[in-house]
Amino acid sequence: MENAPHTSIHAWTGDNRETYLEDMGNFYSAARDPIFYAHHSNVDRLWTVWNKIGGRRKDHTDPDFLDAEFIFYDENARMVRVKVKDALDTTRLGVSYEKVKEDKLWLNYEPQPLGGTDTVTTKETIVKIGPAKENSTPVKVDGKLKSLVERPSSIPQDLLEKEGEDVEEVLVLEEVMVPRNVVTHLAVFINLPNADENTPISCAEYVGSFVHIPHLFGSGTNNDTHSATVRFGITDNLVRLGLATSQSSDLLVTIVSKVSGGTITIKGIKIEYE
Ligand SMILES: [Cu+2]
Repeated sequence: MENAPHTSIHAWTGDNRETYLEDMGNFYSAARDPIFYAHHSNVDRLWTVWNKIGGRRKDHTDPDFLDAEFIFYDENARMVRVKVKDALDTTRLGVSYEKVKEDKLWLNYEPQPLGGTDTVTTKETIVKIGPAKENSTPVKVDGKLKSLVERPSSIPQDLLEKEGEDVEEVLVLEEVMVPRNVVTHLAVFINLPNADENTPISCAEYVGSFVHIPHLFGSGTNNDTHSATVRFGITDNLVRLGLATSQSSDLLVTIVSKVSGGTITIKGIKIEYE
């Protein structure tokens, strides 16, 4: 949701005649365009609808997320501090959503595997990137990066007891570094080594995208980079690809750079459960 559709809609509705894709395509100027409010309201709505499906769908529990703070003015022009966790329950915000019958289109959508003839031809083009360590050398994503990622042999017992069938397998891209001032779009696939920028993302192998729009800050220079840890829930993909129970095996991850204007690196790739 955060990366695609949220951020990619920002890039798409930004004006590409402007240096930094203003208004919508840049963090500092996005809210100058009235479409910002329609877009963000819909993102909030989609998240709420998705969350209500239940099961593995739930809000993040990471304190970095829950306790992140923002300062706003209230209706009496007083500064107030709001934490993300204060805004998760929409009824506390005084908001509820109408049922929209078109939501069935995405709620009932079952992506099909493209796979089949897609086999790995040369071992040389596959790099093995493990979990990031302090001294790991970041690996360049030069248009495309294929990597084998080890799946843990079992789900941690305490998590299994707490979550039961609702444990989500999560693909984590650690320390993705992108240029701060340009648009970047990385599309991520599993079990599809031949994926490229033209591969339809409506397939079961597509796990999600990392999208970055320019962020300009006071002292920022064109050489500044932005670092992010990107997490994709992949349980639905694994089920659709018939790989849900193949723990301990390696998973082939293909990262395709769809839009980029500079050097992109990744420090680690790993699989976790949550
Ligand atoms: Cu936004």
